[in-house]
Amino acid sequence: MVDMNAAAGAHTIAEILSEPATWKSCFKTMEQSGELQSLNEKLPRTIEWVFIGCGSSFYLAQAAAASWSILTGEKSRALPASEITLFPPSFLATCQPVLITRSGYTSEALQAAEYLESKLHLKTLAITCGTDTPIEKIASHCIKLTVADEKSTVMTRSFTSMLITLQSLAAIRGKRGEFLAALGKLPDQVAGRLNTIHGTIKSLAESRDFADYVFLGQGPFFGIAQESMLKVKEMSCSYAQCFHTLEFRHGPKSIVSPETLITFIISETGFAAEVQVLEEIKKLGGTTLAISNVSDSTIRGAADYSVELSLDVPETARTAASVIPGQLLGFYTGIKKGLNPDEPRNLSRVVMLESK
Ligand code: F1P
Repeated sequence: MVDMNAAAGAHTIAEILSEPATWKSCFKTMEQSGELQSLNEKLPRTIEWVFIGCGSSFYLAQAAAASWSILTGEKSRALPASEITLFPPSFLATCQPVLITRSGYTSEALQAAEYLESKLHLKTLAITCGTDTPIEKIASHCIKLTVADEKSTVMTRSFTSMLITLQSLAAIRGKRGEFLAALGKLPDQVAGRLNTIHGTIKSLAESRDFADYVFLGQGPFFGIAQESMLKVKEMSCSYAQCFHTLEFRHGPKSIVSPETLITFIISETGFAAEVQVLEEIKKLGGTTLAISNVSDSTIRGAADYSVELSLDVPETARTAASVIPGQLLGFYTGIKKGLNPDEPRNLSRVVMLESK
């Protein structure tokens, strides 16, 4: 429930700024319980993993599926929960489904879990931030991150906490001890960078107005670009779009103008190709924001605004941190428009469809 006396967006900004501390608590709980290790032993091998969710949880599924393949070498993909019951793909019969739902109450997620468990006799894994929720009763296995739950309607720390937990499970599964250790360093490193990132995005949002927002990313950063797009839409009621970075060249770039803010979430793997698109879009007259781990002279020459994460961890371990600028951009743009990011227009914290 949103506190009517709280300042507009008070919950959301507190939840964004508490992300590093929340990740730390999640790691500590998981380490003490050994839950991820024992879960890994129970889960089948040589199977395709399907990550399922709605809204932010679907975009998280996209980032988790891409991370999963990188870290385990296993096949993986993401689907919106509604596809499971409306157009069930044949590969579902032999997959390991992972249901992602902050609330544990979303109708399509529950229907998908029910279908996968009862009709296809699959042992689903759920991940949620809720306590005693319906998804726990349906799924065969359930990871609960109650410390990451939120009061705000929009998902911020729940998104990143569920993502790093799924990445931890993938690292355990892929025997990537070095990756797990690097993830453990993430909270302190991000905490050390948060003030600077916060200041850059706050002053950008306060000093400029845009007619349109575009978010671009590739690989695990595509899900992050999608989620950044959703944050700006939800919290600031702005027009926002998302594309794979190189796809932006194939038609969408026709919308480029100084009134369009084009945010590039630049990977290390695709660095050269993605930076080329940044240069091209700058030449076409777009306003550009580059989010990269480190900047170089090309980025500095082509980006009007730049956020350097400066994290000493592998690329995939930077995925969660890469969404923070988008979360802050949505928040401060919403505040500037006089909106309350805790309670976006037309939205509720949980989407429960009426049953016919
Ligand atoms: C997630 C979701 C959010 C959205 C809204 C309603 O549901 O659809 O993406 O912002 O707040 O809920 P879930 O993760 O709880 O299933």
